[in-house]
Amino acid sequence: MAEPLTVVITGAAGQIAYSLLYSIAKGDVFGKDQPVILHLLDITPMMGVLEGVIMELQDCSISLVRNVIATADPLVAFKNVDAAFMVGAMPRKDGMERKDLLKANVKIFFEQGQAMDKVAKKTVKVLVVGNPANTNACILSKYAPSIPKENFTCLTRLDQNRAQAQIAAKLNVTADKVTNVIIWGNHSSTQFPDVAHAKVDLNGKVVPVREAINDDSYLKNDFVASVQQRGAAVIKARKLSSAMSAAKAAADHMHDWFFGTKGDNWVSMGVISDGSYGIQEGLMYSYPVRIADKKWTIVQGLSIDDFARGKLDATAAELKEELEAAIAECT
Ligand code: NAX
Repeated sequence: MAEPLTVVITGAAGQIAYSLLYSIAKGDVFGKDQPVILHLLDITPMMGVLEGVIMELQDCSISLVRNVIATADPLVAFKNVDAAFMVGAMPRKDGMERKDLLKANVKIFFEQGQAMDKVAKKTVKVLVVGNPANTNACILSKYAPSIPKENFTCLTRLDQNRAQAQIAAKLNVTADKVTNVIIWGNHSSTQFPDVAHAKVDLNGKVVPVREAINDDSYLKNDFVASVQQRGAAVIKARKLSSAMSAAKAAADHMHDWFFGTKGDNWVSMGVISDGSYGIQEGLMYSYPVRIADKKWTIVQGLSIDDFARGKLDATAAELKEELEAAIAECT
């Protein structure tokens, strides 16, 4: 069996981590033959709760988990980690916009970036889930300058999964039949779920989603709005933000980063912009990426019509504003 991977989960006593830990422990993320050492970070007042989570993890009786370290100290949590799920942050409450969260959460990533810089492996693969995820990932990377910028990403896979599921429901197929939906930009209500290049397998025949649905007005309006507002709809119904689906998406994201994408298919990830598609360099922007040998590459050359151009630019403008506000908070 392989040497264990060391994996940190922050916000480990919270609701997303509760589902995510089980996925990681049973091999959904790093493979069924890959042992893991889990570092669980939360704040001091949550150490008692974390103890209970660890008891349950133990009671799952899963042999891939070789050791579990619970701590409130980022220097212990990030020590020699190979992969980091950065979930720990305050979640959005009913009626709260993501901008309200920025002030509270960005400082966490400012401090944790500095700790990561000191003690994590330089090859660590980092996925930021805590909101505002894109901007938090930028701040984390900025304060961990010894780790390559390409190693920092943020979660927009939940939005991709939501979009895929909605298209699949509309066409009465299972979600795995829908591929190459794109989430552009920010994990917020300005994100652009784009099906212009998406495909669907209808009984063995692969056709463009636009052709199969044949209703551009739906795809430009109701579909986009329902994906953008899905997080808020879950909060309204559950009185808590998405957790099971967020954990599944985080697991999908890290799994694909380790194992790669298949054939011509791509997935959406928030990654550092290199200026592709006219987006300002340095923003953490969700793009379609292909992954091979544990490295992501932004898919190039996709046509962008005027409608899409407006959407891509609007979400970039929000990210620019968020990043400026975040940097001001950290100085
Ligand atoms: P919970 O409140 O259940 O858990 C958060 C945990 O983080 C708590 O245990 C808390 O004590 C801990 N925490 C707070 N400050 C910390 C620090 N400095 N170091 C370590 N841990 C700390 O929230 P949960 O529902 O698990 O959501 C976590 C984050 O994910 C929120 O910011 C939420 O907004 C975000 N989400 C992001 C999504 C995405 O697609 N990018 C979707 C789901 C979710 O909304």
